[in-house]
Amino acid sequence: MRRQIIMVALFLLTTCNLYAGNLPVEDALVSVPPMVPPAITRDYPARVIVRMETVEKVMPIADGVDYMFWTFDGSVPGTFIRVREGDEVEFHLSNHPGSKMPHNIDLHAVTGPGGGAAASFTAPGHTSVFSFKVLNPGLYVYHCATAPVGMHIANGMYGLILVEPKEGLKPVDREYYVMQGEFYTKGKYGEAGLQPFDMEKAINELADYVVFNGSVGAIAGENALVANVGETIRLYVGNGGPNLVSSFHVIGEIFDRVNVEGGTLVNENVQTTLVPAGGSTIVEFKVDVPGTLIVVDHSIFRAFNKGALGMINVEGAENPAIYSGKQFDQVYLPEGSAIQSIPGETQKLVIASSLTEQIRFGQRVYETNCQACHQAGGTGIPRAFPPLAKSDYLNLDHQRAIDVLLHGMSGKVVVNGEQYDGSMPAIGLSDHDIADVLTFLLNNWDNNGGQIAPEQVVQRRLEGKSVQADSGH
Ligand code: HEC
Ligand SMILES: [Cu+2]
Repeated sequence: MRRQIIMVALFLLTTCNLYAGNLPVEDALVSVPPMVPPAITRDYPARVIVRMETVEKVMPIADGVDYMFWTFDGSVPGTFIRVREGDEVEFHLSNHPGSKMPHNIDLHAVTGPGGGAAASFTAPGHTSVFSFKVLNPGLYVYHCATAPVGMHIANGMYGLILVEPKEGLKPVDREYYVMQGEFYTKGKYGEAGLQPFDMEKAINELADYVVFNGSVGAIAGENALVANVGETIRLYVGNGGPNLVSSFHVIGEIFDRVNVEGGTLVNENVQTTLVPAGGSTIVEFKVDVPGTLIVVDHSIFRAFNKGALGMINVEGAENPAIYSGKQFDQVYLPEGSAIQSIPGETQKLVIASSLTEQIRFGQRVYETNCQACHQAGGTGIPRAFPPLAKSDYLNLDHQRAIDVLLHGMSGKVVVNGEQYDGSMPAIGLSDHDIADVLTFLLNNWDNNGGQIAPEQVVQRRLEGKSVQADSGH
């Protein structure tokens, strides 16, 4: 009896809460990453209802590597929430009955103790409700703040809430939701299997993975963001951390406008902008020429070795007045002579005289020119850079491989059953370097062996055929 009275009282309390004030009530605009909900068309405040669920689930963090993520709504980052300055938000946080941990939410858009953390503390199989008024416009991080806080964030419990200013935002053609976060695993980067969280690495800030949207390749390759030439793009960028500050950069673009730290201050013509852990930024740019823009944390080893690499594929007509592509390539001989020697050193250019030497020289060429993309051991990066280890593409046709190095390569290609749709630049190696690096590749990492002579490269260079990847395999 007593228990029932308490239940009824609780029920009344929550219902009072639900209809407090006299604002119109509606569901909040929400979306799954990398999408962003449409702009708010209302010009008056409302009481908006957000319903979120915390879910613990195993998902891939990289090809062949799984991780037990703790999430808001099952994705990393969690659902994007879009509300309007002056709105009252009624937040329902449910913790899935299958969860092992209690969770809560601290929204940086909240004015109030803990950003809602204590009010939203929720055991598995329960729901908490709390309300707040969004007083300040801006782009805010939300995250779980249940102890150990660092661990809940490190497992993927973060997302973004946009509080649109009353006057709205300038319309753009496309908006995307990108959030960086780093992961600390027992195994090192790429080590296969289900990888447990490593508390010690997290405390020492030694991240194995630094990724956008929860996994290596989440916004690269076939998951790349898209746009058309002439469009304006706005990226809502967050950084969940838990530890690292992002040097956010898009290779091949300049940010026309940046809402510094996700606030009201606008900076213009920015190359790289900092996104603090637990912070955000809004960047806008117009895309003028076609091609693939590469989204990175310009703390660059994170991009090429830890996964912080995304892509925006821009389609449309070339505009040579803005970007010409390569117009000219000729041998550069500063001394005006054909003798190739390293200045200051008396040694002449050494030419490999045996297969063993070619392999050894080729390894050096590989480490300096190829490893950044194709990785140590030739493993490649899922959905971004194809493997050179045991590569069926490489082994099938050595002449074609020479062409790839001479002229670069772009378009769709299938290597070892995985599709890639990137582009590899022509690197401008000498005939000897090309012969050596290919010989090195063929004789390592389970490839089928073979030897490429510099004369073969000369021959292909004369024939001057470029590689159409589409017809390749
Ligand atoms: C900037 C990144 C980058 C660099 C540097 C780079 N590649 Fe590539 N490479 C790629 C991409 C991307 C592709 C796939 C292109 C496509 O999708 O059409 C590729 C494809 C290839 C392929 C054919 C596919 C396969 O996996 O067998 C070979 C062979 C290759 N690269 C060798 C090399 C070698 C050797 C070097 C160094 C001399 C090198 N690459 C440097 C990005 C790069
Ligand atoms: Cu949590």
